[in-house]
Amino acid sequence: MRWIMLGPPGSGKGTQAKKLAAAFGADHLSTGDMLRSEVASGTELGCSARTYMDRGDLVPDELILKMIAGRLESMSNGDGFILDGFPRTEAQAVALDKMLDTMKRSIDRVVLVKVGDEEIKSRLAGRARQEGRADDTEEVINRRLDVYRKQTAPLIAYYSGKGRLSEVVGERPIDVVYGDLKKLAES
Ligand code: B4P
Repeated sequence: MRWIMLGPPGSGKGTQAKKLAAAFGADHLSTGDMLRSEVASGTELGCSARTYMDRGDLVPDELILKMIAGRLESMSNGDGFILDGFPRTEAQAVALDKMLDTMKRSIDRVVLVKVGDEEIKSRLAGRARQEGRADDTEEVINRRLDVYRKQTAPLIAYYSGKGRLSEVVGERPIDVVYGDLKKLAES
């Protein structure tokens, strides 16, 4: 399993990536989780990233690529990996292709989790109540959706052109979505 999980904020990429990684023994690399951990530890990278995250913008490509390069290299090669929330821009996708080439690895599937804007807003408002994430306020959610449409959605054509894209409907219960992903992984 060498997958990328793609989708709008709150589509459930992270939720599903965790379940798949646990079931299939793959490494789970979430740039969102890595960034939140850098912020919590108060590192230089975390301090720079926080400003962008809090207003719903993407963290600059250079910071993301610096953060992920070492993690990709240190991954065990055993049961594969799931990249969750990375790449998020075309520049990141091109850089990832180069890194994987150097490592003589490749992606075998890019999964787009499709969810409409209204459902996303309601899910993230729910998460804000439970977890209090600074980037789950209404204003920031709207900004994140806008950024997704402009900067990340073009990756759908990028990966579709390479013949690697699969889609799942994310607007269903977590276990139903997971059932479809499990079938894809086993096919
Ligand atoms: P992420 O951590 O990737 O945040 P996300 O898009 O909200 O996560 P996800 O879609 O995985 O949602 P989840 O499963 O948690 O990024 C946060 C920020 O970090 C970005 O805005 C950006 O600033 C920065 N960043 C990260 N990566 C970057 C990169 N590569 N380049 C630049 N910047 C980057 O699900 C959300 C909620 O929905 C949860 O509460 C969950 O319980 C619920 N849910 C999930 N599936 C459901 C279902 N089927 N039904 C009902 N609810 C469901």
